[in-house]
Amino acid sequence: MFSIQSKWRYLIMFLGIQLVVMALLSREGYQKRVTYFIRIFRKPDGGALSGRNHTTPTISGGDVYANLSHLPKAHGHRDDMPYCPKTSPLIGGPIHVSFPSRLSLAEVERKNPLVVRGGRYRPPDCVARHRTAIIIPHRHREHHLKFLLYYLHPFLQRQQLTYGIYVIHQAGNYTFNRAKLMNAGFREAMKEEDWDCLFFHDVDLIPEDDRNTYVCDSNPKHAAIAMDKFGYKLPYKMYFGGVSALTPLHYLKMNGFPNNYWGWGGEDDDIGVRVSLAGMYITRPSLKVGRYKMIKHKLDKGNDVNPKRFNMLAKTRQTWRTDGMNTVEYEVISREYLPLYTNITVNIGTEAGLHPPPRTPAPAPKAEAKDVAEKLKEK
Ligand code: UD2
Ligand code: MN
Repeated sequence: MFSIQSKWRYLIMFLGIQLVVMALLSREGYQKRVTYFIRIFRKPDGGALSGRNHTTPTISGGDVYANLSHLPKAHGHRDDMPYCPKTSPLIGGPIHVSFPSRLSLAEVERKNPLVVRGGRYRPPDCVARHRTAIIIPHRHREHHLKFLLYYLHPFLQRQQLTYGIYVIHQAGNYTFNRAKLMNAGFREAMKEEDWDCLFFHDVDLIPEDDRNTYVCDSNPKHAAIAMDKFGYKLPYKMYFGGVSALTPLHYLKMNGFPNNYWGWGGEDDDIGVRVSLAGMYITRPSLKVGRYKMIKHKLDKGNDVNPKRFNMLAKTRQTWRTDGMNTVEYEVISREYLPLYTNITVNIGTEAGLHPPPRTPAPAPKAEAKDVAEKLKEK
């Protein structure tokens, strides 16, 4: 028969062994699993952000939707609402990003009840200190867009921003032009609202930490500095691709983005050079915070590598004032206020202009012409 004392001894020995195993696992880099076990023993309302208040639950496991379901369902009265705090209490740090195959847009809508037509949002219980527009250049990437919307909406809500999401869709099948789409997006978004910051955002980049705030700095900001595809490091010092943030003033000061980079590559470096030519510099969040996952993909049809990109880049100093926001030409084909975003479809034309003359059809092969003539004779 065990005495009570020896039962305790066994229990303490058991816990001691557990602790040693966990310490070893943690040293070997299995921190995630160790945290998981520790969480089992923790009370459900414990945790860094929760305090004792039951209305603010723990943001645990990096779920980007944690905490948001506790926001009030209706908007308060504007007049008596306070400003949102300088640092949002809803921010939770690292976000777990995965790509479940069965996710649907209807599910994203269901999870974002406070987002209104056109993909707009404002905090329900305080007046936002910042108003940010997200501009996404797009064509044939609906699958990526769905995941971006799933993560971006709650990410921005956790930052207590007033925001709107714009998808700028290139019409037709002509070679893709990312930078020109951004110019069109800038003008169209600013026509609608007085945004104080614009985030130019690749459709396939998912932010992994909500301390990477979608707010502008005093100089143009490059937000996507640590991507999984580059081993979570900046690939080179002047890199400005992926996700960047500019105020309308920054944007106009550098004459926007170039209009003449058709196809893949070069335009991001041109934009980076424009920043310094316009007398500004690039700011960045820390490597710990500016983290992104890129959804894996191949080079798209209609976006071949641009062979002229190096020659063009060598001339940015001469071209930036004469090509950009002051020369952009495009036509809006449609504007749709969808539940999760505003879709603006634009004709941006080709190198030969907005309405290039139709290409003259190749002459029919001789044999074919002869056949037709003979058939006509038979008739
Ligand atoms: C890199 C840069 C990107 C850009 C590009 C060169 C990263 C993470 N991003 O992206 O910012 O400078 O090189 O042009 O390094 N897109 C469509 N449909 C298409 C083609 C492109 O929607 O058919 C959009 C979409 O938003 C995409 C973006 O353009 O994310 C950039 O194109 P990409 O993803 O093919 O190029 P990638 O990943 O090499
Ligand atoms: Mn990409």
